[in-house]
Amino acid sequence: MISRRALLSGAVAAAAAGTLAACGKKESPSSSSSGGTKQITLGFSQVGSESGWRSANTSSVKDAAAAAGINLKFSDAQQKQENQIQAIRDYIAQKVDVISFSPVVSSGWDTVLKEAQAAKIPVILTDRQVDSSQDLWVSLVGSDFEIEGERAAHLLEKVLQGATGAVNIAVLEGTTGSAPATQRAAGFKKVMDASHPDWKIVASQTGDFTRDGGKQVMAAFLTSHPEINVLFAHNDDMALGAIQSIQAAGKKPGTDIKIVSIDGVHDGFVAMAAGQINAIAECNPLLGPQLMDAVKKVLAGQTLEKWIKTQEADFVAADAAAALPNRKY
Ligand code: GZL
Repeated sequence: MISRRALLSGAVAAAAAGTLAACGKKESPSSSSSGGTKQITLGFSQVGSESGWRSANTSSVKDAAAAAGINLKFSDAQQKQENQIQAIRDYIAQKVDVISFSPVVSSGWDTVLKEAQAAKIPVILTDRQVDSSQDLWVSLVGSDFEIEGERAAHLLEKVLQGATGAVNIAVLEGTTGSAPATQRAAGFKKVMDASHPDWKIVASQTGDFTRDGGKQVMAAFLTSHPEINVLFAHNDDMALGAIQSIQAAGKKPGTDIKIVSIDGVHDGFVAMAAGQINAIAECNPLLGPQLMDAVKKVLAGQTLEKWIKTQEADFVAADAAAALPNRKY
């Protein structure tokens, strides 16, 4: 996993050098030999359709490509890395102008990224990082997951304000080996270690970012750890699944078990307005416009920041009802 510091310094280095090493030099569509303006073709490999966040992200990419006049080739990997690798190889064979993907896990991409580099097709990451060398991809358009983990911990501080007694935390982790799962856990732990020696993580397991995963794992947690009084879910969909299990166990979500989550999808806000989720750290899925802007710039030979970050906010239950009508996803 590339550290955030290395990623940020890479951005500075790339900007200073003014080079797009990974881009290579391929005749860009805008300067086709015929002198006309050839339509840009973007090959995009999506993780899957595991959550409300992912659905919103897919819509944003498709809508933004249409609005930008970019020909989008889109594939859904059903959360399997081998499907993403095959999709990237297909795009290389089809000689697309740019490849973009949201890597389901962080490792195992070197070979296929080197194939894209050899074919002089620039690669732009969206959403999630890879631990491959930075010279194999041009830029990452996405959130800072470690900060999201820290934000979630600070939201839990707010939720627990004035509370006394033990803090026994269950964690529903995202997909094992994915950047959001690894980095959100690290950020949350950083705040715990620094300020909350009294907080105890009594159970932690992946629910794979899905509602069913959150429901199944939380049901097991409640059997083995009846002392749980806090849930930190790496995404809203797992929190929403966990709520079903909490209720089935005769407990009140948001009261008997405080819940802090990440994403901010519509159903997460509905649950927060109902007091079932106590706080959410937003993770913005609407990356499409920034991605299309980056695609056009890289083909125009412009230097991109190594990490194009998204803007996002934090919400507590008291904010939810007023915020709901303005939510874009
Ligand atoms: C985060 C994204 C995560 C979301 C989940 O940027 O990769 O994957 O938090 C989604 O909802 O499944």
